[in-house]
Amino acid sequence: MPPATVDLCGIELAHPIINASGTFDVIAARRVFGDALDERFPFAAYVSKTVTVAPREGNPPPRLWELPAGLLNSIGLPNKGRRGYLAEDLPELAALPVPLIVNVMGFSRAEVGELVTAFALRDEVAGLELNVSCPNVETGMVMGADPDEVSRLLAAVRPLTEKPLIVKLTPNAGDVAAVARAAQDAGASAVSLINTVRGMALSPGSREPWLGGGTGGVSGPAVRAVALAQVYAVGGVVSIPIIAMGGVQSGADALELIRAGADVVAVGTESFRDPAAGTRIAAELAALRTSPALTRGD
Ligand code: RRO
Repeated sequence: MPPATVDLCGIELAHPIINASGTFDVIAARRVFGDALDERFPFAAYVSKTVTVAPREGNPPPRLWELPAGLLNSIGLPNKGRRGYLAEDLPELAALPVPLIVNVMGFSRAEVGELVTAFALRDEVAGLELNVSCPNVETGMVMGADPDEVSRLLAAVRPLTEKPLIVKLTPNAGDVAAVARAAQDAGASAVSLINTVRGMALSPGSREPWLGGGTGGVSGPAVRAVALAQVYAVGGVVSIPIIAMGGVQSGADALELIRAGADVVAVGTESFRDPAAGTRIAAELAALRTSPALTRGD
């Protein structure tokens, strides 16, 4: 029998299904579903969309392009910035019935440090997820694409908090397992993967990029095999918990990522189609894991 609860680096989860950052807007969902959202919250923890130090407008539209088996996005981090988030969003998110993990991104190590310090002081925040998919303006390198960049980032921010620090790995790295290992060695509490895979769409009949941001990130079933390969590779080299995501649409998809090495599974693009997908996938996973015929080898 699988355990009733999951220990995610000290954060207790009622089941192993959480949301992928940026794919479930709790504040908008509460406007639509009211109290029913809290009564039947679809995830065992809530991961916020990415917060940056300064407010951002995000990328010019169009920001989305539908693919045959997924979604291409170039949202560009629209958010209220640290101060706006703390004042306006955090009180509402703190009232959720599940632990809150805040996803942060900085354009330098100092900026990430500023964000970690700000959230380290807040009891409402169970843990932080570091989105390392953006370029470090000091080096020009995508922080999460290079093991040394990730080591230096963790060396700078690990001492700033005792809260769990989850490193959200980018799949657009030469050797994601080496990056994960560097994160673990420098004090990461967990890793999460995959973020979206770089992709592009052209405006129909032209050579112009469709997305206002030029290129974007591919998510959904189109990337599930990529996620599986990367989770499998990372699972072979780290002992810290792994949060896996990438095209999960069912309990069977979640179970496959757990077999590949994941401890927790996040649902992203599927929640756009069905806001209650997290509840359904958690129930399907539990049924699969308690069925004696199907659990051999798990
Ligand atoms: O905001 C975005 O366009 C975005 C981010 Br920060 C990310 O980490 N992954 C993604 O697919 N889009």
